[in-house]
Amino acid sequence: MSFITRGFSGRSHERDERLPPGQTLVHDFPVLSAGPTPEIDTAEWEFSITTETGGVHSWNWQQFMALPIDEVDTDIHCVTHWSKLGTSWRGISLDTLFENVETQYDYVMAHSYGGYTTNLALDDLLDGKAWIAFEFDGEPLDPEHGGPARLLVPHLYFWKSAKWVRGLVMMGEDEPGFWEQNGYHLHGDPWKEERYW
Ligand SMILES: Nc1nc2c(c(=O)[nH]1)N[C@H]1C(S)=C(S)[C@@H](COP(=O)(O)O)O[C@H]1N2
Ligand SMILES: [Mo]
Repeated sequence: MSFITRGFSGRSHERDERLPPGQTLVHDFPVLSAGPTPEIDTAEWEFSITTETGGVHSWNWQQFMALPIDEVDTDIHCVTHWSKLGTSWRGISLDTLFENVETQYDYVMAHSYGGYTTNLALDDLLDGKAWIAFEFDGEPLDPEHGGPARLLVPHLYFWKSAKWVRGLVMMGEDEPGFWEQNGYHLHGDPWKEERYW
């Protein structure tokens, strides 16, 4: 009896180390969208970063795909309590996109095609922590999961990973985005269970 108990607790302990508190593992890939899936042709797609001086850095699909591509293997955590371990993505690092961007501002509002917004601290986007992802599991990103391209900020709850992202606007102060105005936490660290406020 004690042998079996030890065996089980050992294995579940190993699994739990990658699972933040209050989260449950899933093996499928749930879709969570606040509205309909927008249809975005890569021929029309554009991504931009806008600074406090009104400076706009923008990339069309062709320019975007010519940037250095990262392979990202990471766990993702949704505030509705599911986590998915070891997901694999390809995308462009936010470090690359911010390379020539000059800003004194510390916060960012991410804007999506379709109108979704979410706020982030610039610190949570730089130093290898965030990407604009266009591939999941070796395939172009499904429209329902944010294709052609979405923000991927895996160290924060997944609502921060704006699907169909079209731009980032620098902000002097932290302001709530769509879910944050509806009670979700401004920051959203799954390890601190920053779910609601
Ligand atoms: N544009 C947009 N991005 C979004 C959402 C959304 O409704 N619209 N939902 C967020 C939420 S709450 C989650 S959990 C994840 C879900 O991503 P998935 O549908 O690929 O699992 O996307 C986030 N990004
Ligand atoms: Mo979510």
